[in-house]
Parts: sequence; C-alpha cells; structure tokens
Amino acid sequence: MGFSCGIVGLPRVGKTSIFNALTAAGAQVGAFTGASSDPNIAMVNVPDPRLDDLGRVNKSRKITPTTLQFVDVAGLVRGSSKGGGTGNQFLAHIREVDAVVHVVRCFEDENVVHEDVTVNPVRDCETIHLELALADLSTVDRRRERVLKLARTGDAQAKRLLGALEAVKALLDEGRPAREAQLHKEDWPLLSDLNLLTVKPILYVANVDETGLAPDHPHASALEALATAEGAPCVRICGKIEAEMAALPEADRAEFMEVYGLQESGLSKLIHAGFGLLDLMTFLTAGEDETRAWTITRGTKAPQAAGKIHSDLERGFIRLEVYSYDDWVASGRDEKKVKEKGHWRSEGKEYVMREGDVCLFRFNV
Ligand SMILES: Nc1nc2c(ncn2[C@@H]2O[C@H](COP(=O)(O)OP(=O)(O)OP(=O)(O)O)[C@@H](O)[C@H]2O)c(=O)[nH]1
Ligand SMILES: [Mg+2]
Repeated sequence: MGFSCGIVGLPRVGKTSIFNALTAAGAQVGAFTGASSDPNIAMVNVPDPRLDDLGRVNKSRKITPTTLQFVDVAGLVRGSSKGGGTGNQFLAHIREVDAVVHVVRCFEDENVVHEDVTVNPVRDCETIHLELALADLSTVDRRRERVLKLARTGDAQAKRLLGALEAVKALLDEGRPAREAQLHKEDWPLLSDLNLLTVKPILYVANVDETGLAPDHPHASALEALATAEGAPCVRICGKIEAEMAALPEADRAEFMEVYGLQESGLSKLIHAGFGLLDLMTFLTAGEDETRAWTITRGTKAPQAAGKIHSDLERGFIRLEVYSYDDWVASGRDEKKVKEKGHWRSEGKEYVMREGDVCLFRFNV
C-alpha cells in the first residue's frame, strides 16, 4: 500500500463529496449528520502511465498499480474533543493514518449551512486545529499520569518519556500541534504508540466551487497563505464537480474536465502533494507475469526496497539489476538497446533507489 489519508474538517465542508470524487466510492453525502458511526474507507489505484507502458511492451498478464487509502469521518465541531457532536468517536479511525487531509470549505452556497454561518477558512482551520490538539492533550495527559510514578522512582526510560510528554503537553496546552515540539530525534519514537493526530503531516484541500480555480479567489488564497506559513501543501479541488465527474464513465471524463477548465484531476493533485509531503517515490518491476509499481520513502536503499516485495528478497539480497524508465523509453523501449547503450546497471547493497527505477532483484535464500 502507498499511504493512507484521514479526511478531517468541519461538518458539511464537502469531505464526503471529495472522498467520492477521489475514490468513486459513491458514499452517501451528508450521511454523517445522522447517527451513523462507521467511517467511509476506500482504496484507490495511483494512476501511472509508465506502468501501462511497461505492461504493454512486456505483454504482462497483470498490471498492478500502487494504492492509496482514504478514510472519511464525520465532521468535527467546536467541543468535539469534549464529546460534542459525533466527530470525536471517529477520531480513533484517523489515528492509524499516515497523513491528515484537512478539507476546508472555500465555496459559497447559501443552501449548505455552515457551522459558523459565514465562510472563513482561517477561522475554520483554527477550530479544527484546536479540537485535534485537545484530543491529543487528553491522550498525553493519560499517559503522563501513568509515567509520573515510575519516573519518580528514578527509572531512566520513564524520565525520558516524561520529558518528551511534558514538552508536547506544553504546546498542546496552547492549542499548538505536537509536531512543533523541539524533541531530540531519538525521543520521537517514544511517543509513536500514542498515535498523536497533531504529529501527522497535514495537507490542506480547499474545496472550491467553479470560480475557485481563479488564482485570486479570496477564500482559497487565504487558506493557501495559512498553509504556506505552516509549510504545508494545499490543493484546490472542486469537490462537487469532481464527484459528478467520478460517477461518469472513464471515456467521458476528459471532455467534462475540458468544459470546466480542469487541467489535472483532484486525485492526481492530491497524490502529487501527498507523495511530496511524505517524501515518497515509486519504483517499478516489469515482466510477463506482472508489471507493478511500488511505493517507498526517498533515501531507501536497494535491499529495503526489495523487502517491500518480499522479506526473502531483502534477506537474500545479492544485487539489483536496474535501468531507469526514461532510459528505456529513450532506447526505443527495448531492453537490448538499454544494455547496448550502457544504461543497464548492476547495483549493490548501498544503492539508493531513484524515482522510476525499473528493477530486477537478484537474491538467494
Ligand atoms: N455548492 C457546493 N456544494 C458542495 C460542495 N461540496 C459539497 N457540497 C455540498 O455540501 C453538502 C455537504 O457535503 P458533504 O460532502 O456531505 O460534507 P461533509 O463534510 O462530508 O459533511 P459531514 O459528513 O456531515 O461532516 C452537500 O449538500 C454537498 O452537495 C461544493 O464544492 N460546492
Ligand atoms: Mg461526510
């Protein structure tokens, strides 16, 4: 699996519309205003033209893209962390995700009631940030209570953990995200099992209407300024339009996008931003049986990349035979020519994987 994203935001900002646009899952829009307690969960394939190209030339029986998981939960309201609304019980579902996708309403529509009456992305972000921080604060407080006693006995590990908890607590007390804590690199793993929401990387989605793609759109620009200040990516998506598009047959989508002046689908924008945010990259394997894309973190070395495919490949790693997709295309999509031109490389254990590597792992177990 590539990575998983948990969608958060105020009620009726278009989270489920966007979820549907991204996943074509057809979930009930507005369903969470009732008492429903299950999150919407869907996997989507990450589109990759290189994969189809390699699969076609290799006459692969199977083409397997890498996937992305989306989890859509009920809207959070002010006081959610104290049990207000139904949103809080859903937070558990986003504790396990890799990244938080924060959907913010940037569209005007008097038929859709806003939680705080007016459309104001910056205020809305503050509300959600505070609720996430308060939810984390109660998690941290509970753990702190338990660690305090042990730390008083002089237990070194407990003292270190207590120090980390207190640094994080000081921020959360002020409504700041835990990720801003100045902890030693070795201390972060001590907190990992808490699954703090405000440690997760965040990506903003400005849910805009048809006018929202104009660069100077006031609501979307306000959100982008906030995201930039936080160093977080922000993408604009027309939730309603794209949800309609996702329901169309594949063949009709290009024309639909043209009518609305959309250059890139919301899913594609989000994938790019998400890969950047989480520092991910893709490598490929190609053959008659299967051509497949794999997601890894940038900086991963060859044996660990092999381990993504199977633990035996990592354990028994001998070497990696590899060429880049671009060199393959430049060599007329012919492996023989790739070799002739000297682009077919044999790499060892220290090789750092590159985007678009087409790989054949040699191993022995
Ligand atoms: N005009 C307009 N309406 C939208 C847009 N996106 C969503 N809506 C409408 O807003 C309402 C709420 O949309 P949902 O997608 O259910 O919102 P949500 O954030 O999932 O809401 P909760 O699950 O209740 O928190 C629906 O009536 C949508 O049709 C948009 O981009 N423009
Ligand atoms: Mg919803």
